[in-house]
Amino acid sequence: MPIQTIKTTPYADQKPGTSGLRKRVSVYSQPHYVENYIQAIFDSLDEVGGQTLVIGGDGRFYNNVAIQKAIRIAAANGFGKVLVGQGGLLSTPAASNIIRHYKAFGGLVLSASHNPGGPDGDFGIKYNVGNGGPAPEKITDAVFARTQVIDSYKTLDTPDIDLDVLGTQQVGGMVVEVIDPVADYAALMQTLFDFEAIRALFRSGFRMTFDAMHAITGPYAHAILEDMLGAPKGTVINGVPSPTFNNGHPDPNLVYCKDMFDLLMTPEGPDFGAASDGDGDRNLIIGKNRFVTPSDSLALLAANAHLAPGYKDGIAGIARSMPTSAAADRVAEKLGIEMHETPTGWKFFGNLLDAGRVTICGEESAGTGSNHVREKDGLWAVLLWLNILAVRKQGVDEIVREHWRTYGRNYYTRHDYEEVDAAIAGKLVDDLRASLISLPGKVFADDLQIAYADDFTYHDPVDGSTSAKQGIRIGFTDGSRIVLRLSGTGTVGATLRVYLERYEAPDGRHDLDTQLALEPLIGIAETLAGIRSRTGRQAPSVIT
Ligand code: VG1
Ligand code: CO
Repeated sequence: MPIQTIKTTPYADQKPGTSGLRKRVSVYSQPHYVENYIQAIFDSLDEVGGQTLVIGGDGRFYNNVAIQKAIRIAAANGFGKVLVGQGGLLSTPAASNIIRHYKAFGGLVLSASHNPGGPDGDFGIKYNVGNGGPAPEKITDAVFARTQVIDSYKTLDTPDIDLDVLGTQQVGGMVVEVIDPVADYAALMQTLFDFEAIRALFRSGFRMTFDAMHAITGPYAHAILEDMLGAPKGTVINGVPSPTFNNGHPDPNLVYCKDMFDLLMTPEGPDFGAASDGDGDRNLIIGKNRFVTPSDSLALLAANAHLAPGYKDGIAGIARSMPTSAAADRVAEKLGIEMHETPTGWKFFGNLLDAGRVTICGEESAGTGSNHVREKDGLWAVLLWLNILAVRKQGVDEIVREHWRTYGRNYYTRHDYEEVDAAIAGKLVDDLRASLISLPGKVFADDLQIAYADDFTYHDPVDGSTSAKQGIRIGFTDGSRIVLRLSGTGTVGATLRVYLERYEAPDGRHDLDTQLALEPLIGIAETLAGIRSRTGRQAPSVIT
């Protein structure tokens, strides 16, 4: 089988963002666009000859087209074997597990996560390294540099692989094995959680609803929650992956899961509601009459993890992304364990997890996970919650309130301004950055005094690398905080994210409306950054 070397020219826009290269399908469908990017990835890695590569995606439109191309390019570049999920499917955490479990060289995870899919939607490609986690900046920077000068890629002229049949096929000199996307992941979950206790919880009449949002977690949730844990059929809704996510927006937040939220606020509703995103790495947790913010969920899971068999000896440390609330910091302090603040994006947790310095990680954007894989993991968070509920025999609301009475409450919200003109958003951030030096000491209404103001620079304590300009932090003397940064996952214009946080002590007021509790800070953010006047927006596009 002769290897073909195809001439190509660079695309200027192949710069990976927070989590891989995300673009409109119309961008990805341009001639050689996928090929250039995948070849640039392979060119940026050490010798791949004879190595194993994992490939899988969230099943969105264009998944199979990209996978067929990726397989041919992998074969032409000398990979020995490709492991691909049946139907081209692998959730992001399952892909991470497969890479680790089979000691693969790395993997291609095809997804644009919570962004809509379909011919007019988004697509994405991300490379994960041998530890199962997203490639570190050193590699993503090299990939981008390579895309800017690429002049050819290697491929084979072979028929499409049948992705629906389990077992091995041959592409040139490379073996392609189509594997069950769920089995290894489900087996891993069984090692971490007390399935018998969770089964007993469902037997006792406990009811939950899990919304797979027509995305990748459907097959995983059906198998684990209904088949293995005995939750009644119908517990999992929207459980069949659709290439367009049924024309929905697979983002598990209170905007797109409003129906579930409303259901959980009624007496007849279930005891517990959860959802996951397009690629299965995010989670939404709602108890009866209680939405749990992702930042609180991180703190609660860390404080209770020892109740699950996989973490019975305790956790080594916690890491959270910089914009995530400091609720978890209070847990780490009490447990006397390490606490780390990292830039946004799961790739920054990899070194800390590999070094055994942290066990649990989380982000305010509904991502939580542990050292079992190197990605955030939506179903893992749901199962840990179920394990905790089964052992503590209390409801979510009771557990959350008890937590606040012990540690205090970090009121928290994020205001997103989507599809803002990129030049205006860039200038807004630049101007704010330039003013930071003058801010400490300033006093605003409600006695809010600025203690520090900086642009977050991360120093990785494991490999010594530095990542600058990771978001603006404005901290107040009472522990309140305003964080402002531009999204690295959007595909149109710029998304401005404003994160707001205020701490209330254990004996303080825990029942305020979140937006009201944060109103003074919202006002200060406006005064300092001029978001409304500069963008012309009167209100955020999304509030989480
Ligand atoms: C967003 C979130 C970040 C998350 C990233 C990928 O990034 O804020 O916390 O890690 O998405 O998640 P940004 O740069 O847009 O703020 V996923 O589920 O889209 O892979
Ligand atoms: Co995701």
